[in-house]
Amino acid sequence: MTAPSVFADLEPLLPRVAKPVQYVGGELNAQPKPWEPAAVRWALMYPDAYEVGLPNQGVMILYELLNERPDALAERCYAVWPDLEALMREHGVPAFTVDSHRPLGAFDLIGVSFSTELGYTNLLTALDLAGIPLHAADRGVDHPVVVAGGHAAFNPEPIADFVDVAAIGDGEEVVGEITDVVKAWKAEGRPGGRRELLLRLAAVDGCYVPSFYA
Ligand code: B12
Repeated sequence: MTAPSVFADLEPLLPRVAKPVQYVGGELNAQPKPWEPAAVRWALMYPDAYEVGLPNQGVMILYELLNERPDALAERCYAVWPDLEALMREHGVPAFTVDSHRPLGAFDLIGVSFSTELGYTNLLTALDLAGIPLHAADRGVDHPVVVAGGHAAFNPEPIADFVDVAAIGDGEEVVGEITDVVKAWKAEGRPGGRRELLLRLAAVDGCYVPSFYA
């Protein structure tokens, strides 16, 4: 699946918003990787403003670990401020990553780092801006799998309807295991669709798939 950058549509909006630098990426130690060779693609989201999310150690660690793998890539994204959100809605620009400005909907996985419950509603805004159904039950085989992690996902019930998987605990090992599962499922031709993928993910230690429980 190709995923063209949305930067050409985003750039004309940037002079009209506060702190446009937060949307352009290219920071020291950013690790943009070629899209095509990666078997599994993660968008890692810190669901708060860039200046809160950028220094988050959890996202930094997972970003580095995933990008060290030759078969995976990870790009970062953050909540946008309301001024840009309004312009994105007006001009049809979807939620994007800051590394390559690719639309969130093009990734295999959206890994959301919830340090605090304050981020819950920002995830919903990002999904809405991305054109991804808010409820996990409404997502199909071509939508990204939304994986929640971090402190405020350790009791995932408040967000159970909106996430596909909650990864409880430290993320260093589980992101690799999730990547392996998604890679194998894709290589086999995505057998059984989204349900089969979620069943396989539910078998990964520490992964909870709320849709399999009442
Ligand atoms: C440093 C810190 C801050 C810093 C930096 C925040 C930042 N942007 O990174 C500052 C001072 C800014 C801050 C602010 C706040 N903080 Co604070 N903070 C911490 C602290 C001390 C360390 C966090 C940390 O860096 N841990 C180290 C990293 C490596 O671990 P991690 O982020 O947890 O990530 C690991 C796992 O959780 C997991 N993981 C994380 N994300 C993901 C994603 C996926 C997909 C997967 C699979 C796994 C995964 O894998 C990572 C690697 O193992 C924690 C307490 C603690 N001891 O952890 C409180 C803590 C997170 N903060 C807390 C709170 C309440 C806040 C504030 C709301 C305070 C306030 N009233 O303003 C704000 C909110 C800021 C915001 N909007 O995000 C609470 C959250 C409680 C809750 N349930 O909501 C905590 C838990 C402290 C506490 N016990 O009260 N905080």
